[in-house]
Amino acid sequence: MTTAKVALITGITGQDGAYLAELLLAKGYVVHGIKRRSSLFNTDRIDHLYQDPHVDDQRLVLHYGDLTDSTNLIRIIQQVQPDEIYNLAAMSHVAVSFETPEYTANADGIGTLRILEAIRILGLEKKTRFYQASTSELYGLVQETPQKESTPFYPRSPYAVAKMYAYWITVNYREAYGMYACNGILFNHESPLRGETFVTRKITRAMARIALGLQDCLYLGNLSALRDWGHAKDYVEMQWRMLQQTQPEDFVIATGVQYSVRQFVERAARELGVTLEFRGEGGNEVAVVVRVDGDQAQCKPGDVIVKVDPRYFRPTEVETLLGDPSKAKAKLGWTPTTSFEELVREMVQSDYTAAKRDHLIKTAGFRIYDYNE
Ligand code: NDP
Ligand code: GDR
Repeated sequence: MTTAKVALITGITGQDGAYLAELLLAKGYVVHGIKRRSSLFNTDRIDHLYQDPHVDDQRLVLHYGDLTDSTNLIRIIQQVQPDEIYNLAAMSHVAVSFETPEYTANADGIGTLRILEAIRILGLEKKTRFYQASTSELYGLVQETPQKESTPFYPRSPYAVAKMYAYWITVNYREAYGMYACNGILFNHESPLRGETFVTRKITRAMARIALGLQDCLYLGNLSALRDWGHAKDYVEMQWRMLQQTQPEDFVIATGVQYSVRQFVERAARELGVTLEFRGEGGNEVAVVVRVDGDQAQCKPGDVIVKVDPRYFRPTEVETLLGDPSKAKAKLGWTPTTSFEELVREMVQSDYTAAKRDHLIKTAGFRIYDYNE
């Protein structure tokens, strides 16, 4: 009888953590995850995977923890003795990292060191394989297009600088201690589980709510930013594959196709039968409805449904990112399965379903209870 492999996922409550946990459970792994204590439940994305700790053969186990607490990390890793660690936890919002730079460095940079050191302190260098969630943000002010593994880094935010430390400390521990440690340099990946304040989800959620009359206008920052957007489900499969090779290596994962934020907005609106035209420029740019097909959207021609709000501009911006995933194609068998149009459609449909529920509650189901009745 072969015993199941054991994986530990930091950031299991996030977008990628949820998809990765699902993937590993389907592959027969026992999955341990680290979640943070919060005053409200923060396990929505993995509630469908939850297993009662009282059942025999529990295959999903959650531990309280934090990347800023090394004793906690050492204790969890000692207890779990993982074959694979996926370090997905991070303060992952680029704009927020300008507001909380020190915390971001602590969690995203030093947090990675804490895990690597825990592996070493516990003598697990030869047993435990380590995946670091590196990012296309490392390329920042791009030095070469498209970006590949050898493209020089030029980080443009406290988030990216912290992730650059994490990238290099992972490489260093691989070289210094012979650990199986690798970086996945992943370009933007999205899904219906994406956090609501990242631009794609902010757009699909707002378009759905505007279509149903729950919101009037969406405020965005830099509409000209160009990104290489893929589907998170495809990308977590590559995280797993990176840990199944004979030699640890770093890989770029991207689609190789680029769109602007403006194009994402247009595409999302079109999914709801709304054709938009962008007018003006810079901080005054707006999107105006020019045609409405079908009956999904309540807005009408002439409505201004997107405005630029300079408060969403970043002190230093990453204007353009486009990945070259040739190495992953050759060595990991990487082929993205979801097109840009399919990604936008899936996100819009999911948010439209959620907005319809809100709409129903507002119009039919909601009543403030009157104690005098
Ligand atoms: P999310 O923001 O959705 O998830 C981040 C996870 O990290 C959450 O589970 C969060 O917990 C947890 N977390 C945050 N801070 C801490 C901390 N101090 N200690 C422990 N856990 C913490 O990110 P994604 O799933 O989108 O991304 C996963 C990883 O990949 C991140 O490291 C991100 O930087 C990186 N990345 C993401 C890309 C993308 O396009 N999605 C592209 C390239 C890299 P909680 O739920 O409580 O907030
Ligand atoms: P990014 O993702 O910064 O690339 O980091 P985000 O979706 O936040 O921004 C993408 C681009 O859109 C522009 N933008 C806006 N962004 C947000 N969030 N809100 C807005 O209103 C808005 N308007 C325009 C941004 O300026 C930017 O150019 C994501 C994160 O998941 C990181 O953790 C990850 O490392 C990288 O992707 C790859």
